[in-house]
This record gives sequence, structure tokens and C-alpha cells, in this order.
Amino acid sequence: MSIFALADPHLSFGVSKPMDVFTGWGNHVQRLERHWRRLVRAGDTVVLPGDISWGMSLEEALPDFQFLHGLPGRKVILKGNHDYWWNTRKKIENFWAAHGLGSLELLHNNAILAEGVALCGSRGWFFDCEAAEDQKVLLREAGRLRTSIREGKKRSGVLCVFLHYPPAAGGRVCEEIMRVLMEEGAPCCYYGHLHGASIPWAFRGMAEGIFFDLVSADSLQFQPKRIDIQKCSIGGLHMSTRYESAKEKYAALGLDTGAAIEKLLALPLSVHCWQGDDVIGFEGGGSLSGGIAATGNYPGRARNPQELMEDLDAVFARAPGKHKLNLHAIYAVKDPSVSRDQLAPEHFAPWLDYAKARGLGVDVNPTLFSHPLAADGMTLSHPDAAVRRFWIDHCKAMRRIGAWFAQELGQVCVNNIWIPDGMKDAPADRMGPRARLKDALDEILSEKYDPSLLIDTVESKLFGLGLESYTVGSHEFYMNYAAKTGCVCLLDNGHFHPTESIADKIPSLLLFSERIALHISRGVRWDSDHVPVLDDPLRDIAGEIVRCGAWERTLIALDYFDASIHRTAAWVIGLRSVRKALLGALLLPHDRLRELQDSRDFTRLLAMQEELKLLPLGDVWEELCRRASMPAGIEWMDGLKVREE
Ligand SMILES: [Mn+2]
Repeated sequence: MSIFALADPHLSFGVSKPMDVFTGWGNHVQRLERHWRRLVRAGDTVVLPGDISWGMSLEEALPDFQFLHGLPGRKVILKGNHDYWWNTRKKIENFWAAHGLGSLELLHNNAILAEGVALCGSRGWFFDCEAAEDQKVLLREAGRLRTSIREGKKRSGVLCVFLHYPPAAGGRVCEEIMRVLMEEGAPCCYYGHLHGASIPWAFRGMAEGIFFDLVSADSLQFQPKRIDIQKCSIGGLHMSTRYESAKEKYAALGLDTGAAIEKLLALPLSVHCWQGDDVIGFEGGGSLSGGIAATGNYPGRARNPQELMEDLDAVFARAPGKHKLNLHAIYAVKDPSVSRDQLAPEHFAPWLDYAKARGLGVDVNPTLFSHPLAADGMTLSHPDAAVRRFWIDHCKAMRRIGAWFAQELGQVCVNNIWIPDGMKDAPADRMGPRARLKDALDEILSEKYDPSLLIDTVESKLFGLGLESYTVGSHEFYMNYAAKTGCVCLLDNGHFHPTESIADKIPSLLLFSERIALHISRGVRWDSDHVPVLDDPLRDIAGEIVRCGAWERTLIALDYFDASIHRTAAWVIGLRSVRKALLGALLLPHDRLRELQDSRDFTRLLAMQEELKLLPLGDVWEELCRRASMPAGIEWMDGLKVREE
């Protein structure tokens, strides 16, 4: 038997209060019923922490009660801020009994036992209340909550608390309610009230040894949430206890988990905006060219700056740690008559505002594909000087824009140049295009910027779709160009032969360059731009950054575009995987492993490498997420919406 929670069903069978006017609430009753019947069995319990019905009286709410009664399971009902039908316990219970609604129970100044778990809770109140009247209500609610929890503790050592109002949200805490939860040793607390755009502000995860989670109906896509009973034991094996144990295990190897977490949270990962719209941009062209392709047709692609910014916010609310925003030129917000060689800072003003409001740095990329002048597969290496001129001027414009972003935001900007130039079939002249590319780059980089504002990187590739036989900007070309000119060589781990180790290239570059830059992607058989996952190649890259002492010398961006799954989720999965790989890399005893290599003890080295794989990294990751106020587990998916087309 299971316990479920779902707050804010906002039913209105008895009165006219259509919810479809709110984004994401289309057909919400039908969706709720379908998911409820799919998940909940007759012996299960569903807790509904408030905002049950729009009815103004018990009579008006009756059809809503009857709807709930008709669904499987026991229903435990708490009060929300919109439950105007609420009355005295006696009147509500008599009304339900008179109408044969035996599966409904009231949780109000009491506790209810279900499956050995004591269900407790109250409505709660706003945390920003200052008026004396509000203070009075808040103190009364805190008292009710305490009574309920104490009643619950008399009945079970396993306890689950429900509130209608969030005890913490958007970085603010309702002190009075939180104090009761802490003093009474509540193990977990589920709450509702936050909807739509407010969902990302919910506090979810561990704080003060208490697990918090949002269960408002729309944040759950109207699917009752199964309560994890493991999280309900009072004084049980909390996450914090598990972290303490993990910390000791790592300390025995000379590793400081706390320092690793802080170091990792401060490392910026550059988030590529183009995952949100399949690299289409805002120029209105629509089709992607240049030997790259986004495959899949998952609904909800961002179609304009506002949608892309909303999706990025959903990403930043789910991926712990510092971020930068990585923009391609085609995301300029401008009149279609402004061509790419005429781009100026003003065309990125909305992005500057967006980044400023969130404390993000910005990286930029000229876009040398998806354009009529790139249609024949050549840009900076084109034999026609006029075509080269257009792209040189475009690259210069993006460097100016990058330096402007850096100046405005007080954070260095990375400008990355990647060109698609190449040939489908065997070339007659490999040297000519490369010589033209070299000259073009020389001209682009001849405009000098303060290196504390702008870092230029050059990105190589093995081949592209339709450009299989020859790539002008090959790895050897850019590696030498970067070494000679002082710009930075960027390795995209999708841009090499599938069996080539990108980790192996890192120390070689670091011996000759101040910095390296990475695009993290995942190629499957070819440069397929799959979402990065925590696989061995990624762990090896992260390990090499740490082993080489290159933490401050490595610029990490993500670069992939998967349109076959939820695009925002794809972003989050990739970001979390990269951060997990880096955490694992920080928590390896590299000095001891190096000693084993140098003393030629390869047996112990291999044995040790294998034993280290099963250290409790997950417990440290949970602690990192807790410190970043983010869900550690799959709960980060709650509230992810699919945009209605
Ligand atoms: Mn790339």
C-alpha cells in the first residue's frame, strides 16, 4: 500500500470557475482522474494539502467531494487558502457522513495513521506577513502544526508532514513554521500553493535534516506523487548522516568532500542556448545547414526569445552550480534587415538584461552556417574574396559584442569560432583553403582586446554530414594555429574519431598553452550530439582536468542538440552529468595513484582504480545539491512542462 500526495486540485464541478485559462491547466480534471486511476489502488491513501474546491459552501463543494470519493483510495484533506467551503470539523464530517462520502477524512489539529505512517500537518501561512493580523494567523498555524506533529509522534516513529503554504520558497523561509518542523524533528515536509512560473522557486531537497518537496497539482503534471517512506523515519538514516559517513570514507583517502563541493559549485559551466530550439535561432530561416543536424520531433521547441529564456530559467533552477550563458549569433534579437556582418551590441540587449538579472556571464559564437553565403560549404576559406569578407566582418562583429558583454557583466567572454568548411568528395587542393582560413583568422584576431574581457577559441572537427572527405579546420590546423597565435584550442569531444581519447589530448595541449577549452557532447558512432551522460570518456576528461591541475585553465561549455526528448530535460541531464563527472574527478586520490604508476606497481594501481569506482559519490552529490538548494534525485523533473504548441 502506498501514500500519495497532490495539493491544489482546484475542482469546480459545483460552481463556474474554469481553470483552463491558466497555462498548463487544460483539461486538468480529466488528466488528474486518468493519472489517479492509473497510480492509486483501493488500499492506498492520497493526501490533498489544500485548495480542494472552488465551492463557497459545503453544498457548492459537494460535487467535488463526490468526484474525489469516486476515485480509488482514502483521501486525507487539509485546508488551503481558497477553501472557502471550510467549516467546523463537526459540520464537515457530518456533511460528508450524510452524503455517504466515507473515503474522505479531515487532517486538522490531529494526525492520521496510514500504513504505519503518521500523517500530520496544517495550512501554514505566508512567510512575508508583517501585519499584526497576519502574525496572529501565522502563530496559530504554527501552533496547529506542532499539535498535529506531537499527536503523530505519539502514534508512530514514521512521520510525514503536509502544509498548504510553502515553508520556504525563492530563498525566503517562514521562520515560525520552520522552527516547529526542526524542533519537533519532522523528517519530511510536502507542500502546495506554488503554480506555473512560481514552481522553480520552490525549495526542494534537504535542509536542516528535513526533506522538502512541492506537490502542487500542476507541478506534478496532475499525477499524484508517491511518498518515499524511507524519507519519513524520525531520527532515521537521513541524507545528512549518509553524507557524514561518505565524508569519512573520502577523508581516509586524504580527500576533503566539503572543499570539493565548494570548488565545483564555483566552477562556471557555459550553457549552450541552442539546445532549446534545435539550433534554429531567430533569423526566421528555419533550416540548419553546415554538416550538423538536430534529430527528433519532441514537442515544445522554444520559438522566440521569451520562450527560450523561460526554458533556460527552468534549466538554471535544476542544474546546481555557477553557469554562463552561451549565445550563437543567430540568437540576436533584431530586425531581419540587419545582416550578420552588421551585428552590434544593441541586437543583444535583451540577453544582456537577462544575464544581468541572473548574475550570469555570457560567451558568444559567430554563426557560420544556416545562411545563403554558407550554402556551398565554404565560409572563411571560400575562394571568393567577397564571401570571405562577409564572414570575416561577421566574426569581427561578434568579438566586439563579446567584449561588450564582458565589460557590462564584469565577466570574461569566450568567443568560439567554428566553421563548417569542407568537401563531400576528395579535394584537389587541401592547402589552398587552409591558407585562406589562416589569413582570415589572422585578420579577425588582428583587432586586439583586453584578455580579461575576451578569450578567442578555435574549434576543430573531423567531418560533417555532406562534408565527409575534407575538413578545412582540422584538429592539426587549429592546434598549430592556437599554439602559434596564442588563441585557445577548443576540443569538442564529438568531433573526433569515436575511439580517440579526448582526455589523452588534454595534457599535450596544456604543456604548450595557457588554457584549453572544451565542448562537452556525446557522439554515438559519429558526431551525433547526444546528451552527455556520466560515461567513462566523460569521467576520464574530468579526471584529466583535475590530474593536470588545470581547473582554472579549462573553459568548459556544453554543445549538443537533442530534439528527441524533452529539450529542457536534455539540457539538465547534460549539465548534471558533467558536474557529477567533475565531482568524481575531484574525489579521487590522484597523488596516490600517480605514486603507484611511478613505482611501477601496476597491479595495485589497477586494483585501486577499480575499488575507487564504488565510493559513495552519490551521497556527496546529494549534499552538493542540498547546498545549492536543488533536488538531488529525479525530483528535478517535477514541474517540467511541455509547451503547448
Ligand atoms: Mn562544438
